[in-house]
Amino acid sequence: MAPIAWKGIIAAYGEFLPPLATKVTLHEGGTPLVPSSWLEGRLGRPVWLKLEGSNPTCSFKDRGMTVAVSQAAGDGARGVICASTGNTAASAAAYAARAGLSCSILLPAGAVARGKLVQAVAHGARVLTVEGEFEEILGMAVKMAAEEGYALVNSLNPFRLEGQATASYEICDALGRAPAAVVLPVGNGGNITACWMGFLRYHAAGRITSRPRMIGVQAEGANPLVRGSPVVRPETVASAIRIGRPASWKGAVEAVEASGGRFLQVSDEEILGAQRALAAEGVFVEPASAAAAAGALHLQGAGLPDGDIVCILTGHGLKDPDAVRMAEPWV
Ligand code: AN7
Repeated sequence: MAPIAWKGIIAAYGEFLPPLATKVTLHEGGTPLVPSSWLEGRLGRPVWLKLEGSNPTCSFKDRGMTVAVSQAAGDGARGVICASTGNTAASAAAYAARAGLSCSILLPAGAVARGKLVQAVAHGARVLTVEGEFEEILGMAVKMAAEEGYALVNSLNPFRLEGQATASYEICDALGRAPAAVVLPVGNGGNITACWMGFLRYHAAGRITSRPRMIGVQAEGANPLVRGSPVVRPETVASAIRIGRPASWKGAVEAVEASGGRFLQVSDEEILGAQRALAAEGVFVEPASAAAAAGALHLQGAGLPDGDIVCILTGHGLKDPDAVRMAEPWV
């Protein structure tokens, strides 16, 4: 038998990615797609969990980061910079370390999960905590990138989205078809934009014959895309999606509208309940990811076409031990 050699998304899906002279990889992607008996029981159809916490730094960000940092290294950038609610920081720090580039990270003060801060520091990133809303901090990162000759590796970077589109390719390859719906948490809207782009590409290439509805889930206290207007001082237990003014607003709306999907919102209580239900079937995810599963429950009787539902569980539960501690005070 030939050895199984998964060498990351650039090796697997290079034909769908921009050409890259330098490749910086930790063999990301190739993540499990596992059935959820909990959600299947509730929704009466197959529901799959795409475990993005199984990536090298424990979130989907690694798919985008391998492409963005490869491009930055090939361009001869001095280093990389990003603003982050946590996962982007850890991923940027790891891929920059892999590439031998410096990494600067701007984090919202007091709003980043411990696990992620630890990862960024372990990989040698320069971490600056800044007071302010995420969009202001992102604005600072954009400015510093231009002034210091750093590559910005937030999802405003189009190479990030190219890489993140590979989650869609993997889902279609694993199922042998497109699902009826894809449910994912939405903060800045980069990932829903990227995943929809991926389904469009696979459809255009003849790899799938239908396209899924894209269901974007937000937290009630951070629901700009559900309301249709920005939220001042967003608040939710799901720190990754505590975003009041999404950077990829347009792309997210386009994905939902063009696919016939919708945005929906879930309460913090629903999020923590879904986190516990997933953990009870062996899958531990961070609150933002649990929001997707909580959102999937809202699809009961929503008139979706027949077929599979896929929840993209974007990040690992170990990111934020404090979220569990809140729900289970004896931990
Ligand atoms: C686990 O790390 O924005 O809608 O700075 O970490 O593309 O913003 C993280 C976002 C969902 C939302 N789930 O994705 C960051 C950051 C998890 C996340 C999202 C994030 P977007």
